[in-house]
Amino acid sequence: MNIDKNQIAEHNQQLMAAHQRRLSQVIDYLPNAVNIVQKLVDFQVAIPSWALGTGGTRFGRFSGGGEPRNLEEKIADIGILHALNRSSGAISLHIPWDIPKDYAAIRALAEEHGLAFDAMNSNTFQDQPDQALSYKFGSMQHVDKAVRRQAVEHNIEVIKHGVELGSKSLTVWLADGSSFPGQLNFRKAFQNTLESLQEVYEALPDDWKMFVEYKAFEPNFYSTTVGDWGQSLLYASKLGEKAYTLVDLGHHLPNANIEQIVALLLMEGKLGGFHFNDSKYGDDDLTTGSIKPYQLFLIFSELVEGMDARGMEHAKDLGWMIDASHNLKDPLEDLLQSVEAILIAYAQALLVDRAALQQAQAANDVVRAQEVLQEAFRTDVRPLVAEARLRAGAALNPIQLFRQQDIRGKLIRERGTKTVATGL
Ligand code: LRH
Ligand code: MN
Ligand code: MN
Repeated sequence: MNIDKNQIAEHNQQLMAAHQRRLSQVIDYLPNAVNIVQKLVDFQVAIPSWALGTGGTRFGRFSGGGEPRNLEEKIADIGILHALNRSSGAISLHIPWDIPKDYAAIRALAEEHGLAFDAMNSNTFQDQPDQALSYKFGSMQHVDKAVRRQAVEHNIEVIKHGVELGSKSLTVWLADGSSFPGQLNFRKAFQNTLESLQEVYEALPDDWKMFVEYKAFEPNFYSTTVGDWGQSLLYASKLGEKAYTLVDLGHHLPNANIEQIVALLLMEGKLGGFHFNDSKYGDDDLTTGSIKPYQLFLIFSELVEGMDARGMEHAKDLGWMIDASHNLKDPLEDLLQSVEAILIAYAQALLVDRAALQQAQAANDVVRAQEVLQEAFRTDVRPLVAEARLRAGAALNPIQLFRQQDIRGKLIRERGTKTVATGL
């Protein structure tokens, strides 16, 4: 199932007149628009292999059909996304859900679709059928050294897969923690985890980064051994310069000020990357920007300011990934919406009048500071995002084209209605 250039060109032709009208209005009052469009063209967001199937909850899973059944089909799905928006040019793999059998063939397939291999993810939060020791009471924190060793070896194996594919980073998320007071000695759990992470870090190639992802709770409900950005930053600092903190937007306690966390991690040179999603309650993994688009904008506002201050390249120097999947929408449509929301927030953040904001801050002019931020947030930048797609050879309206071409229907006919992607 491929989208060809003619289908995109025809679709764009149909929408062109309306697009040009909307674009010229925006360009009229945004002198910087051309600059912003190029930045949007350059910005790529990695798609997680595990978001291509219906996510489900622990109460049930309602498949829409035509889901990818293996790594090849996952790559094909991301190829569809990338053809539609030209902003999804990377895949993030989760091992062992995505074990590549033939590296050369997988690399060639990804290349055919214009996809790079983003961060590799390890998994010590589930027991696998062929596994000697159980992770029921944790992996890297475990009281038994043999379990810790097994978790370390798994991570080293994940790095090896990544090296073969051309990935440059490893994301470690640990479910380790406890559900009842007294179950764990916090300091020992931390020290065991640090020691295990150090062993993995030793095996990291020189040009790789290690992302330590934190999460407040779930599956453990009393303590989590990498529970917040402070703990992640402690591990990352002790590990060394190749280790960074990864911020998953859904992994905070309610009302946490994520934009402030981002600003400080950036200031310390320890922000590694993102898992974008949205949430109302916890790690809901909803479509990015679907619940709190202002928060997403504020995060990007800190990113743009902080990255510029450190001379970092927006598109290259952090890991941009989505980590959203759920029960209701077509996963491909959902991912198109997430990528669009990320680009909108990024474009709005690029619009913030930094000099005016600094002046307002220096004068304690709270009203003016809010005006400056909201002026950018309330600007409709969608024509700029669409223009970036047009220039990159993508569709002006990816979801509309996805539906017009009945891509889901074609995938169902190709793969069947009862497909289960390997993963969660
Ligand atoms: C944990 C998490 C982590 C995992 C993914 C499947 O909640 O965010 O990134 O690897 O979900
Ligand atoms: Mn995540
Ligand atoms: Mn999560």
